[in-house]
Amino acid sequence: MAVPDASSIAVIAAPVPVPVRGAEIRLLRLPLVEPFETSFGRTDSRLVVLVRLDAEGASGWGEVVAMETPSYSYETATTARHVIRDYFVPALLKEPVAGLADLARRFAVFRGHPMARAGLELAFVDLVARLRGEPLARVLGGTRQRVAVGVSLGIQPALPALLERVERHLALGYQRIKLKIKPGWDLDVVAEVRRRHPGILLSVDANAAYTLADREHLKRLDAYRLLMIEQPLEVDDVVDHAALQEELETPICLDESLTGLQRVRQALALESCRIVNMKVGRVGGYSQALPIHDLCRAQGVPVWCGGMLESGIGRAHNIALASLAGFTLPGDISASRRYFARDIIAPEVDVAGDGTVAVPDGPGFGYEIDMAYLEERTEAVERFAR
Ligand code: OSB
Ligand code: MG
Repeated sequence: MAVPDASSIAVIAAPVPVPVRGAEIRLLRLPLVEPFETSFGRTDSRLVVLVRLDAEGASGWGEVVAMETPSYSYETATTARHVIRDYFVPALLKEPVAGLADLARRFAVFRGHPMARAGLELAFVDLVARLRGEPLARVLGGTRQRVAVGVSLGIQPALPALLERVERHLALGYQRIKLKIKPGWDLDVVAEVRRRHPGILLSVDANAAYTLADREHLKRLDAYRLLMIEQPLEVDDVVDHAALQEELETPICLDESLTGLQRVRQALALESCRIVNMKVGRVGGYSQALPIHDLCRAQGVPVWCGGMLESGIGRAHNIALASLAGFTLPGDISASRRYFARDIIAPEVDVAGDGTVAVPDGPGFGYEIDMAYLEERTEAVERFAR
């Protein structure tokens, strides 16, 4: 993965190179309050991979957003542990790290595995923020004090269950409702939600469930004034999406297809999408996310922060990132309790009645870690020292 040569990355440097002394990979399982179903499958509990880096009495934490199975992308919790343990950690511990660009360059000799490398970049930037005594959001260049949020609602066994969830989350203040769709759970569902809620910001996410042969079917979504249709076509495609976007009035937003700065640049040049879903894990870390943000902002392309059912640690990073000026649409950054009965951070992420989440102003990502609950849920820990 080529390292972008961008000023936004260069500013994430430590006063002196950070002598990272220890690294930890931790696996834990958090039960979900209800199963989450997308076109690629159903998730009943979240297997979370956390990474921690230690230096000079401080610790930085990151989350690897890979899922348990290679369904959203090819990475899994197991492939991430393997490449982190065998390749990324040795590169990181080899010598003190001068900054984010230095770290990204060390990882650049390896191909793929964006979520694994992102986990370490997240931990490193959190560590740098703590060593500088600054909030992560400020270190990243964020300017907002609160971020706007929406909710992503999974496929339900029947329509009434979905309608109830739409109503409940609107009442809680969520600014945008996103419906997961797939063939057989699309037009009728969208029509009914739109009929009941004519004025809301409504979008759909297909998680790559259609092909260009479905273009006539997908064009019928134009009748419902959707904010966007997210990732209608194949995971690695930007060419067919351009053909589809030409025929659709509804803006296409790409998620799975946007695997790094280069792909975002190509997608915008081809007009494969008009909106960008940012997931720092999917794009390979802050070293890609920040230049992607800057590119989209310069071109006037709206960006919003996607989600991967993260634990509080991944969510805290998303909140910091979404505080950057280019994030102009509500993110998939829902309250902790929308996913988990208990989160591993304190306080838990809370959504205010106006559909916003506060950006913490403490050092690093700004939440405490509930170590007692973290330990209770931990299934495996691997530690490495320099
Ligand atoms: O496509 O945005 C997606 C969850 C897991 C994997 C992929 C996606 C999602 C979501 C939920 O839509 C986002 C969230 O609330 O964390
Ligand atoms: Mg998506």
